[in-house]
Amino acid sequence: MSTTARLTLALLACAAPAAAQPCISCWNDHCKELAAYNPKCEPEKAKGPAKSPAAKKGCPEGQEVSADTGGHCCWPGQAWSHTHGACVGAPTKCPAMASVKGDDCVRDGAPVPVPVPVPVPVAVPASRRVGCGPNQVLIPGGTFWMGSAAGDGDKGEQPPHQGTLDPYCMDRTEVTVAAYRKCVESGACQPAGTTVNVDGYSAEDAAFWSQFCNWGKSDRDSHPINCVDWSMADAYCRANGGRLPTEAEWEFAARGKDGRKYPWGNEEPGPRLLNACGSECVEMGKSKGKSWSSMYGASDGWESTSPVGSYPAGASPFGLLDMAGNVWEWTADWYGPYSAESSNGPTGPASGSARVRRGGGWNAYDASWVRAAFRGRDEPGARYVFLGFRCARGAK
Ligand SMILES: [Ca+2]
Repeated sequence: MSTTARLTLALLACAAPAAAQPCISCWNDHCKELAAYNPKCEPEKAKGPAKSPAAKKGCPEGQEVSADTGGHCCWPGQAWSHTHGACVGAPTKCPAMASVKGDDCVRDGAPVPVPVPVPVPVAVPASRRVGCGPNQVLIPGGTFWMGSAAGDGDKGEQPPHQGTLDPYCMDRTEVTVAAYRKCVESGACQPAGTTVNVDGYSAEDAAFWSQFCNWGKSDRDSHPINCVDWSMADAYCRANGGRLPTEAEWEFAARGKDGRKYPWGNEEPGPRLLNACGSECVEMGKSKGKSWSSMYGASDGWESTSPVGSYPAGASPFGLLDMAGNVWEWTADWYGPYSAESSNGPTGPASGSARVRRGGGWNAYDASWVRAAFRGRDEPGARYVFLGFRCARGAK
């Protein structure tokens, strides 16, 4: 029989007055094609009982897919944990010949599996990123004490005063070499320096320190950009829809409301908490003819800058990384003395000769410099190997 004849016969069958009569072999693709020509032709249902969602998904016998499991196969009574990437909770029912063992159904007589610890991802929870960029953290804002009491910290940090901030977003990490390069390639940023620019450095000093500039080095993509002056940092943040953080925003993001000494708490700095000058940095300096001091006796693993976010144990209360160490960070503010008066959204003086930098860098040997309240400052045109930045913006 020709194709045309078969089509005609099938159409006649589909067009029969008995509308309830399904098409012949309507479950196959050919008849579906005919049904498209004739609306009265209803495709015949496939034979056999409908499969359950769990069976369709290929779940092991006894497991089910419910709303609680977010589409994953779990035992009855369990829920899916996105943090752990596994079903959690004791099953309420196991298949025959199996029993509840912890968060699993285990076949009777089988050895009990030893749970393997699953590392909790460092990724910032989505709830902290609402309205912020993908590498940013939402800082909820609020009132906090800024600075240090008399006898505690530098005079420049006194008097302590209250600041009140609206919610804002802060970069979770320092701006990397790779991110800065994208901005340069877009035409919105100037290339970072391959040399330092510091008043008071001799030609010999400048040549020595310039070897630590990260720009143009192929193995530094995930390290913080350094050797950038204030205008370069400011331009980068603006080109990316943000701005440099104010000094108050920086300090609140670093220490939160409890007045802690360092981003991680009050424990003295150590090699698992930050990248400062440890034994590795002293050794490297020695190999280059320098006699440097160290902040702690052990090695933190990085002679100069480290890839951003390498010290999760040193995170701030909001989950920001490297707020102490790695590179100092430019802030938006001009440096000026503190006032005892509280203020809403303090932004520092209207003008000045130096911009505030915060956080301490990879060659810092004095623990005082990496305190959350410590204030550094530099001429805006200065470029240092231990100075970079991160960006902020108002929360939308
Ligand atoms: Ca180090």
